[in-house]
Amino acid sequence: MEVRLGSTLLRLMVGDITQQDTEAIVNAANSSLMGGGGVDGAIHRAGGPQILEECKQIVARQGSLPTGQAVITTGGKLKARYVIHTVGPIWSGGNRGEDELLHNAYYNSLSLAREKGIRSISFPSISTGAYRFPIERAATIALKTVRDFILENNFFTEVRFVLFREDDFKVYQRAWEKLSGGIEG
Ligand code: AR6
Repeated sequence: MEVRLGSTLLRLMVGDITQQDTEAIVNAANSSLMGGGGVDGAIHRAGGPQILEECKQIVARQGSLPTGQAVITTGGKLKARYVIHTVGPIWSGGNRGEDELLHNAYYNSLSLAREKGIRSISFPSISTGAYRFPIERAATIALKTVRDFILENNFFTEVRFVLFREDDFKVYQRAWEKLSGGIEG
């Protein structure tokens, strides 16, 4: 599914984020930045040891990464030149600031990309795996944050959501239809 928002193409697709050819891909990391399972493990496996080396240097410099913040490394062996690592919130019922923290993870990843002159970026569904954020709610926050940023900045050529499973793609597609009043998509 594709929609044009100003000069930006917003794309929702099923796929593997490690295979994307956007300038940057986003990693749903944890605060240690030392790798893990899920999309984090897949990115470190596909990109090779250089990504972890750079993560270690970042942690040595600035400590662990707070939830909602973002940092950047090169992409190692990936097609993408850069990996933006962000930390989504762990779901704990919805009253612990999870919505705002998830918004921050997307917003700060986009801000960092923009600051670095990166014009195309792929996101996974942050926090909806091991961190158990309910996916319908997460999809609405993710898409709203990205749409607003795209329209306010008019900077990106393409922003891609790469959903790992068909069911997750359908949830994002429905969330987009609701958000845009059923007009687009
Ligand atoms: N491409 C795209 N999406 C993927 C891929 C892939 N190759 N692999 C998994 N997903 P998760 P979280 C989807 O658990 O919930 C890690 O251990 C997956 O189906 O990766 O933010 C970190 O180190 C799901 O929809 O991230 C942290 O400790 C989505 O990516 C913790 O998990 C996110 O699932 C972060 O948890």
